Amino acid sequence: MARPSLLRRDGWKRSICCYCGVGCGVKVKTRNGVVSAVRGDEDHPVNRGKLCAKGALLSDIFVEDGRLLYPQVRNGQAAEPRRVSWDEAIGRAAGAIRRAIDDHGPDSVMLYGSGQLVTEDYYLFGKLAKGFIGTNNQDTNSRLCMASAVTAYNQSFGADAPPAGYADIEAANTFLIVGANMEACHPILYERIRVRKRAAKGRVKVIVVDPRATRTSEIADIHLALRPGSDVALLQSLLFEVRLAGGLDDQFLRRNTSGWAEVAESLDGWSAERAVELTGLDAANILETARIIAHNGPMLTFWTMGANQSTSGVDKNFALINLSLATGNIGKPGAGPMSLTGQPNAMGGREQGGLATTLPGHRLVANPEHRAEIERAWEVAPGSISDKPGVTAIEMIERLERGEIKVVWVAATNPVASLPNSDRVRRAFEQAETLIVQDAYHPTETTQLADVLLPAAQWSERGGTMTNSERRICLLEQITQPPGEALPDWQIVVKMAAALGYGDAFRYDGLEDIFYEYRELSRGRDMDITGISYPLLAQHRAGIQWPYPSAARIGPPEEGRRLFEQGVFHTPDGRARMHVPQWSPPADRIDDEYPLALITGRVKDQWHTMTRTGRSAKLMKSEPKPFLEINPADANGLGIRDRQAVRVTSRRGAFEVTARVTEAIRAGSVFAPFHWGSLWADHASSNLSASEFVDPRSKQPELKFAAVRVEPAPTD
Ligand SMILES: Nc1nc2c(c(=O)[nH]1)N[C@H]1C(S)=C(S)[C@@H](COP(=O)(O)OP(=O)(O)OC[C@H]3O[C@@H](n4cnc5c(=O)[nH]c(N)nc54)[C@H](O)[C@@H]3O)O[C@H]1N2
Ligand SMILES: Nc1nc2c(c(=O)[nH]1)N[C@H]1C(S)=C(S)[C@@H](COP(=O)(O)OP(=O)(O)OC[C@H]3O[C@@H](n4cnc5c(=O)[nH]c(N)nc54)[C@H](O)[C@@H]3O)O[C@H]1N2
Ligand code: SF4
Ligand SMILES: [Mo]
Repeated sequence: MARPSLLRRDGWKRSICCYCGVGCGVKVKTRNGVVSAVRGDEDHPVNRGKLCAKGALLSDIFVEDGRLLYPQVRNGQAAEPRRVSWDEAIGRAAGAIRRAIDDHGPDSVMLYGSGQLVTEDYYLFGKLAKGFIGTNNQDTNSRLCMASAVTAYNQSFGADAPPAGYADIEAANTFLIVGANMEACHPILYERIRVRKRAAKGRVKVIVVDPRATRTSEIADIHLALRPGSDVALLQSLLFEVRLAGGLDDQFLRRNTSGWAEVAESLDGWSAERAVELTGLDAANILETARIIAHNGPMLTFWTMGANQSTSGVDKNFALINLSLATGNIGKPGAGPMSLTGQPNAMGGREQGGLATTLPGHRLVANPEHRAEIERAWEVAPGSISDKPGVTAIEMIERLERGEIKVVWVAATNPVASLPNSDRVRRAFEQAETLIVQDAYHPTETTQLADVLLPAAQWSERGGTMTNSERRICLLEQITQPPGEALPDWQIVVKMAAALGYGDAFRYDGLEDIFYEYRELSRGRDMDITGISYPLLAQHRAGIQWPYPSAARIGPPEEGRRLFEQGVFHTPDGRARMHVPQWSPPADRIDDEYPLALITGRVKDQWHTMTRTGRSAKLMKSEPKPFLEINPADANGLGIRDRQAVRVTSRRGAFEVTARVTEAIRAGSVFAPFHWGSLWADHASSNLSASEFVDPRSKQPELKFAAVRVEPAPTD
């Protein structure tokens, strides 16, 4: 079938921004084979031509300097990496993996990937690890990001299925934004909320729950600046007060949910007054919020890391989902509990089993039938997929320390900068017998330690599909050539599989072939995409939301689809399962020595560990240096002045940045971005101090809470 051309009449090609999970459509112009300009795609329903600065400045990431251009290997930690052929690099990496499997078993190998891979890459990594190497030790940075939401969605809806679509923004009357700085991190969605609010004059209410005042909270009618970690207390009391205010949807609760009786009972005693004690909020604000939720019409709830990155991350998610279910805010216009994805393809990874606990087609490693189905599809012997849950991101560090993991293969993530307690992480990686790192840039804090460096193509240099926060699958086609000898990630996996002796199972004509293989694994599942094909995606550049089973291939894909419109869920009894959220405070202990709570997060113009955004002079301008927000009440007591250098110390480590004395942060808490790793500023990474306590169910680390002390930086 002839493929509609990527090329628009005006000479611009179309693609999707490779940063956040909003998934904006972009137009790309090239000059001499290099991306020279990027603009918003007016025809794309997500952003209608708008972009934030990161997207608009994507052409700045194509620098010569700093790209990883050739495969390299290193003999011993003291040696410099030297350029080798692809064959030699893959031979060295595959040899190390094979030796580890033979000498110590498959669980001595770990693959650590990323929500920045395309789904085709993700799928191949999983197939190689789980189906052929025989280990479930395949995890991703989504563990630091979405794991709590995945666990809660699965347990509540019977599937990892975010229910609403962006079009619900234009139909919502109430926005409950919890632990999400959308103005900085999902700018185009924030913009849509702002426009909706302005257009609906007084009818739309925005509630922001965040210990900090941000540009996001500027549009809030109520900003609930709670104590960090106290969301479950707030959400339980909100549900208590919503019930008192007559805001429950009794019919929906009776017909479409189970577990309400237990949840209702758990609300006993959760009056606003009790929440005041635990959250530090005003009772009047809690009551007013409850009144809005009860009576203001359809409510869309957005949440991200303030909820997920917590030792009670799953409980926070349960409480958020309960609030929507109890008020009937699901499956109808303008309503739904929506955990936003952070990375451009975190959702695709979730679909195709990118976590240590999941298998393709929203299947679970723990389910014997799911394992058998995937074994049949991959034509491997029964029992090939291990029934042992795989090692998750933070556990990987512990296993490296104990010498149980020998080889780690990292792709499209920079864990030495992005995992908490980075000195420990660095030491653990140094203990690996072989560290293989597949990245587009070098050096990064992680490639610096690699024994084998595999150069990857990035964004416009490769194709594939990605799924955004609203389940919208879009096709990216290759627009430019990769530099040097860099290859698309999937081709590197294929090379590795062949060198390990599994070549027959990894013979693909191209990306499209891989897509059709995993598409089949979605048949009959909640996220069935059997009706989607590459030609259809090429025709519908705006993307197609799942589910999209083959029977749906009549007429064009509908826009703005939402799930659960009939009130039927993917649980065995078809009802949404409500779970009682348990209140517990954050894990790291506040005491006299470590009296403040350190929150870590993001700024608008930087992306994670800065390998790309750090190269744009324009993006660097808005926040040139790392900083610490501290309330004047705390600063005064500590003798700290605005713009003074401060040292922040936790039980794990210390970092030094510039103080920003501001009322924007509540007293008792401080905030620092985590972008600046050791290559971008000396000892300035908040991950030197951040905590690696995890939620017991999701294994997601509590990156939003570390007990610290702050003092003027020593001048020596
Ligand atoms: N500019 C930019 N955008 C990005 C990214 C980026 O690096 N840069 N990364 C992308 C990715 S991968 C992700 S996951 C998302 C993250 O997007 P967000 O989660 O919105 O970003 P963060 O800054 O990590 O944290 C959000 C807010 O949570 C608040 N918070 C901290 N503790 C608590 C708490 O206990 N309760 C509540 N209610 N709030 C709390 C913080 O004060 C912070 O303002 O952003 C995506 N978009
Ligand atoms: N303290 C603290 N730490 C955090 C967080 C926090 O809020 N606080 N947030 C956490 C969250 S939510 C996330 S998602 C993580 C993100 O953390 P990371 O994933 O470590 O951060 P990135 O800088 O996005 O790393 C992506 C890497 O992939 C490379 N790359 C880009 N494109 C490609 C490609 O196509 N192929 C390959 N092979 N490589 C490519 C980039 O150069 C870069 O080195 O950070 C986590 N860490
Ligand atoms: S909002 Fe997200 S997807 Fe859109 S341009 Fe900005 S970073 Fe890219
Ligand atoms: Mo993330």
